[in-house]
Amino acid sequence: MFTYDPTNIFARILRGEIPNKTVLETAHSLAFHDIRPLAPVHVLVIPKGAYVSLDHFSAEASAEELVDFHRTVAKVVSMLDLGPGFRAISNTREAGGQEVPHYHLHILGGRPMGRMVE
Ligand code: IU
Repeated sequence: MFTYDPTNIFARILRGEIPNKTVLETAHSLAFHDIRPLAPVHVLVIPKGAYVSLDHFSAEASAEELVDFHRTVAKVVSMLDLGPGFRAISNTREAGGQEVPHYHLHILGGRPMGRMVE
């Protein structure tokens, strides 16, 4: 059901072909600063495994990968002082506005993020 394209930019970052501003790297996950930040803090957390989207990762990742990913999110929140609050978003496929076809969770904060309204 899910087809992964290993030429996508985040796969290239994971292979070390393209540099990134790493916040935290673990056995199964990488957190790095977004190159076009939409808030004072804008970090992307990605699994190292070949998952295209949140629903792919949620359906097929191992328990170890799932725990590692979410612990990485928690550590990033702590490291970057996002205690007052943050927004976590995963754009999914075309209608969801996803640009890079490797699962990533946007962590946005460092300012009041406002209500999500149309
Ligand atoms: P999206 O959810 O797939 O639309 O988000 C992709 C994000 O990846 C977007 O915020 C870009 O600024 C970000 N990004 C990046 O950090 N480094 C890159 O080399 C590329 C995109 I291309």
